[in-house]
Amino acid sequence: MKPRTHWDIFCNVIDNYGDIGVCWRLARQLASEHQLHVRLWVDDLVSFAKLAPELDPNCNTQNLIGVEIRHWVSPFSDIVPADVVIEAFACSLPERYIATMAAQHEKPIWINLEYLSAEPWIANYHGLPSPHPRLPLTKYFFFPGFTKPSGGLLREAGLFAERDAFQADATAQAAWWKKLGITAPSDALLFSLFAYPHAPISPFLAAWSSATKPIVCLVPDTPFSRDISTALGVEPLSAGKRICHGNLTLIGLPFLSQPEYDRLLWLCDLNFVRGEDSFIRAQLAAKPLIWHIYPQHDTVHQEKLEAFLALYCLAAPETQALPELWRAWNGLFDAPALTWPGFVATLPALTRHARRWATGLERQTDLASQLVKFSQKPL
Ligand code: TRH
Repeated sequence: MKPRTHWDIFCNVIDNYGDIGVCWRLARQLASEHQLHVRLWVDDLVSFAKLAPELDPNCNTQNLIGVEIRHWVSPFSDIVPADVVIEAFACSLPERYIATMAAQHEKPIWINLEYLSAEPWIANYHGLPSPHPRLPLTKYFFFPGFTKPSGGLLREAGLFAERDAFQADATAQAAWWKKLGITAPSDALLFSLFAYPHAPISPFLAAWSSATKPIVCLVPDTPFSRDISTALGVEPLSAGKRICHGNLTLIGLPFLSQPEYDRLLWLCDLNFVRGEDSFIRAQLAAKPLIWHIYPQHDTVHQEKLEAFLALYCLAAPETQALPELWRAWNGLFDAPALTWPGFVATLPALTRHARRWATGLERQTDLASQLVKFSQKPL
């Protein structure tokens, strides 16, 4: 068997930044840590450029940090498929490409990279084959996750060392604030805020503005920034803008590149994150977090939220105040103003828990390495 060194990753940007956020992180890691030739096919380069500002959204083929980036357009041209093909989040590969895969003497390994979930059932489905109904091809399901029988999480090899160095380096932090044109806040609780527009922000703003300790809340520029200003009845919270409301100061940030967003998470005392990728990065930041889960039909997202809480809070009495607050933030319970002071009092203990949790995740084999291992098995 020849080594499977050429990879194609297909990414269809449905909405938001999570699809491309995950694919771009995976592509970079496969190229830099596993020395693979990676082609990343993306149908929306404009969204992509938000998290990778070096990208030229008008260029159909370009190289960035060792990854070949291709604009995925329709109709799809004739391309020799790679040895390993990642279909991200069941994005449906072009029919023409699938037909060419089937015509290869040595068939590519075809993997559907699934959405993240902490639900126990994923262990039973991870790695399962699904034969194509007509063609001599098999697709394998790959489930990221938090436990051993899952595909693991995206985590770069040097990430924790980089995080710890930044968290211990006052000069690097000062340079980071300066680059953003912000005077570093002192003696305030520092939050980062990234959520979906339906987050119940008003009671939280009320609780924060009347908090005993000042709160500085850093808000990257997304549609949610506008909801915050609307809730307060003030001008839009654009990048560089500062809004003071009682003991709360909101500071608008630009939408950051992925590495800069990591630094924001590393610096804050509490991170509000959402979806999938920012949710994982906040855990790897080893800081307390509040998760706004991507809403799904029926109660699917509620079950996912509870499954993660069950894992994260297992045998950790210091997380007692967390589930109620997470449910409130996700609109499943509504008493945040009452629970907020109690929650803040547990932040130091939650920080210790967050570090233990992150250290536990480090013991897991990361997702990119697991994919490489899977692709090397004779299937
Ligand atoms: O944008 P999201 O809501 O993405 C979602 C989820 O992935 C969801 O599961 C999926 O079904 C849906 O997309 C289609 O949240 P997520 O996953 O956190 O992705 C955000 C990405 O944006 C992540 O890679 C971090 C990055 N980011 C920056 O690079 N800079 C920023 O300033 C911010 C706020 C985020």
